[in-house]
Amino acid sequence: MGPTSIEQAVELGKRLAARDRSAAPAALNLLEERGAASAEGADAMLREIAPANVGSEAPGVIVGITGPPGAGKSTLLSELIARWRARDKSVAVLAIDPSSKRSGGSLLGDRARMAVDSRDADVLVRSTATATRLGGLAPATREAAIALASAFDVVIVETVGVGQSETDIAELADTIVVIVQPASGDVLQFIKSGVMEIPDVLVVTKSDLGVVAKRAARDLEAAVKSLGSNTAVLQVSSLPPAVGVDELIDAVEEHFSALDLTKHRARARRLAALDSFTFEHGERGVRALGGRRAAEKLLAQQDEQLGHRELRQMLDRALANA
Ligand SMILES: Nc1nc2c(ncn2[C@@H]2O[C@H](COP(=O)(O)OP(=O)(O)O)[C@@H](O)[C@H]2O)c(=O)[nH]1
Ligand SMILES: [Mg+2]
Repeated sequence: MGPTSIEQAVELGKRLAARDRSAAPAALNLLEERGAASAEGADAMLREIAPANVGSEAPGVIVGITGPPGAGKSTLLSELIARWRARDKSVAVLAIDPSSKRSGGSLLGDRARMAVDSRDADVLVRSTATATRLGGLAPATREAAIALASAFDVVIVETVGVGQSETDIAELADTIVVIVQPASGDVLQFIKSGVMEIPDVLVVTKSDLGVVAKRAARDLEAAVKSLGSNTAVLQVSSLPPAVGVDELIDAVEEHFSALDLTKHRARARRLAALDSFTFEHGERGVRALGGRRAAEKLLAQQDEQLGHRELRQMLDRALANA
């Protein structure tokens, strides 16, 4: 595909806003090209789907799925796609793997490729190796997630890691799911020590392993309860016959439907703006604004529908005037 004209970019935005999922691949390309000649096009497209323009937040649920390598995320993803499709929901997946240059197909693994029917226009899987930067997710990633949430019912963003990745993904996800495999104590320790914020849903994979999986779930449940949280701890097996996947979907939908979406997304945009500001200007920049609290307060006074780039520009102006 050649460069996208502004008119084409606007058209893509309008189609996404009208929930035309066939516009999604070209929209994602445009966002990935951003920085080259297409920054203006990307901005034009994003304006079309912005809450300030549409009048409401992008309706799809953005689910952040994160966990250590090997925990079973990709295998579980294919089951999630299949079960959500069985509920007649359209599903998009953004797999963020900085170490991988592989295509979305191979990222998902063999079982996933079987589960994802390439002719099904209501499923889209993209992997991106370029979307992360040191200290957080790239702005293009949250824009891609929002663009997809305009048109798809469910947007899953898969990230790898533990301890930091759930914090990063809070900048874009509505519901955060942390995946743990049996007999890996790190997540438990991170939760107990407060290094890691308690996610919205905790999942212990590979329940087919039996007693080790049960014990992992019990330990996590105890830790979460002792910290006063009522986060659900679920067990799944992604091997056939998959077990617990529908319960996971129920838990995600329940969490999402209880959210005040405008408030939640506004908070995520503000987090993203402050994060990218801090990344560029460092703690000195934050101190010049009067500290993190003052910066958060300044952000909280802005219109809830403002995008993270506009919020970021506002912080830059405040710094220039400080
Ligand atoms: N026994 C069992 N193995 C699983 C299950 N889910 C994934 N695995 C295996 O665990 C390994 C890592 O899975 P993968 O989905 O690639 O993990 P990821 O790195 O978190 O994406 C693979 O060998 C999978 O076959 C499960 O539910 N039960
Ligand atoms: Mg994987």
